[in-house]
Amino acid sequence: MTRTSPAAYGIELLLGDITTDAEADAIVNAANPSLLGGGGVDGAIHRAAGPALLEECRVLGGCDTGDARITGAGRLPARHVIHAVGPVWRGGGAGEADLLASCYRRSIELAAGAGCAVVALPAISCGIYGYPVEEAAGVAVGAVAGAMAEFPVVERSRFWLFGDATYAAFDRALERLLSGR
Ligand code: AR6
Repeated sequence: MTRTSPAAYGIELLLGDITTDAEADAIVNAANPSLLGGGGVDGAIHRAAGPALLEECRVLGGCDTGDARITGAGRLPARHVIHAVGPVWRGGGAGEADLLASCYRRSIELAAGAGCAVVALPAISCGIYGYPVEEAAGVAVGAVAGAMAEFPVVERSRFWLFGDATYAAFDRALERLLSGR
């Protein structure tokens, strides 16, 4: 099922599987520093894209936490996959918020550099990496809104959220951003 909230700051919220996005020019992946695949959304993106994606990732030589790399998108309808490496949650005192914001900002920067107007993003770090969703949602929408102001080539950012609780947390975060709280 897909539900879409009204766009705000060019940010849309959708409920469902990011690999079904048929509008995005680039799909952001929640990767790990090896860039060699994994579970969660990373596994789903590599399955949908096919083996060509892993071949492209192999030559990149990994990526630091807080950063991102761009490749083609294999069989996915998008033109690019952007592999963003979010932080593992360690309790909040290990720079997690800055690293999470940084990987979103770098993703939008890379998308803009590749001429992508529409970008699909997952809730990076909110699964296997254990980042509390309520806090991650505020960081995510704030970082993406800020990066879109900085890199206006990106006109729409679509967060694909897996499950009602994650969707609701992002909805509240977007509401807070809009009301300036
Ligand atoms: N579409 C949209 N969201 C999804 C999908 C999907 N198909 N599948 C899962 N999610 P996670 P992380 C949600 O664990 O926490 C991998 O092994 C999920 O419910 O995919 O950044 C990597 O290789 C959660 O809300 O990413 C790394 O080792 C969000 O996507 C590690 O996991 C992110 O969950 C990265 O962990």
